[in-house]
Amino acid sequence: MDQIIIHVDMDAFYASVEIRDNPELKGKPLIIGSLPTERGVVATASYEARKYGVHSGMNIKEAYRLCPKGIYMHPDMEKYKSVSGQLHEIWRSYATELEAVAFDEAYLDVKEKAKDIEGARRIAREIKQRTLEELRLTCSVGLAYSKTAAKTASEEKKPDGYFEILTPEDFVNLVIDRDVRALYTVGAMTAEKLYSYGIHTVRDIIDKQDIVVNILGKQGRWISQLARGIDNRKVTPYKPEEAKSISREVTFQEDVTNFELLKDVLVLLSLCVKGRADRYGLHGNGVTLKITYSDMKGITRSRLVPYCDTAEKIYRNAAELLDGIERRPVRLVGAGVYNLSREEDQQLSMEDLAGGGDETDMETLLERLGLRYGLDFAGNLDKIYKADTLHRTVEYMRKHI
Ligand code: DCP
Ligand code: MG
Repeated sequence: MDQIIIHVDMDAFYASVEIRDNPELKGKPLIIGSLPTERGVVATASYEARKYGVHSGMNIKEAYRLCPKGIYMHPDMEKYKSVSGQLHEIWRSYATELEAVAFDEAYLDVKEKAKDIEGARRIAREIKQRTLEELRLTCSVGLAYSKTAAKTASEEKKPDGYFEILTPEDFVNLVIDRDVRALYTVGAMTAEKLYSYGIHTVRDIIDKQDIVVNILGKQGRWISQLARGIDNRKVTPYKPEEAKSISREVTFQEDVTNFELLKDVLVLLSLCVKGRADRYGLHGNGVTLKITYSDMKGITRSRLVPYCDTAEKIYRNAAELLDGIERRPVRLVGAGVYNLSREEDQQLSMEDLAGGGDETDMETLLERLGLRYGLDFAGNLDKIYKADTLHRTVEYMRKHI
């Protein structure tokens, strides 16, 4: 085998961590995400809750209708992040390359350390065992010749699963009669397109490759290859500077018509975005504003802003973009930076050398904000960066403007 790849995916990750830390939750339908009284979605659900049809991404009201007896909890991102760090330590010890795709999911290139399939099986067993013994969590592991096959394998026996797909033939035999979405790169929209041409299964993709390529172009060629089990992609470590953007957004519990409030929220979002960019030593070269109106229509506006390296620049540009959009009730507002580059690329400006630069304007802005809402923003910034505090703060602002 050219490659030996392991894909690890934690089972019902957020929910499993909460159950581990509070045994009273064990065996109960647990839904992590928004509370039924709020607006929002399900982040994940325990396998007991999944029996009721509850799943990630589902509207929380719908989840409550299906599972009114469920236990509903907000996510504790700090906690999951720290567990994720512990998982990475285990994974890293078996991989020459580690590609994290999410907090709870990664591809491991184990060829060198495993030497052969037997060695890889041993690694897979050890990962499962150590995750259970050291972290008291279960995961599902797939061992395969390619990334797609490894991901498919880890899904195959979830939860607490293990499965191997060692050849392209095995992969094709496994998925050939499944829906086109069995190939992970086929998303909902692509699937709909394929269905409309009578292409429903992986077999249809193979049989009607010409049509697939015709309607989807380059992506169609890629999907046709995957359908034959061909995927030579390497395990490549995630590099934050290759990420396309950094953004933060909040959904309001009730629609907002006051655009001054939206602007004030943009101040906080800009600080959060800047904070995250700092963690990776990155800055953007463009700013985006995202709005979802009450009728769910979403828009994004963006503009190039070279060296967008302060919260103030993010805020000013996002606020100007906001001035340019249609004024109707808003459900969600987000701000972000894109075209990321590394700090080193940039020469220090005179302002930087003098200390602070235009961040002092941000202080003035925060002070004014503090007076308007009776909150000490400047003294609590580190807390506001956390998703749940940001959300609570914004809700407080909405009610007290
Ligand atoms: N997540 C989220 N919103 C989504 C999907 C996932 O917030 N739409 C979060 C919650 C999950 C975590 O990411 O716990 C990992 O996502 P997975 O898709 O791997 O789902 P789980 O680990 O929860 O369950 P599974 O056992 O199916 O992997
Ligand atoms: Mg998972």
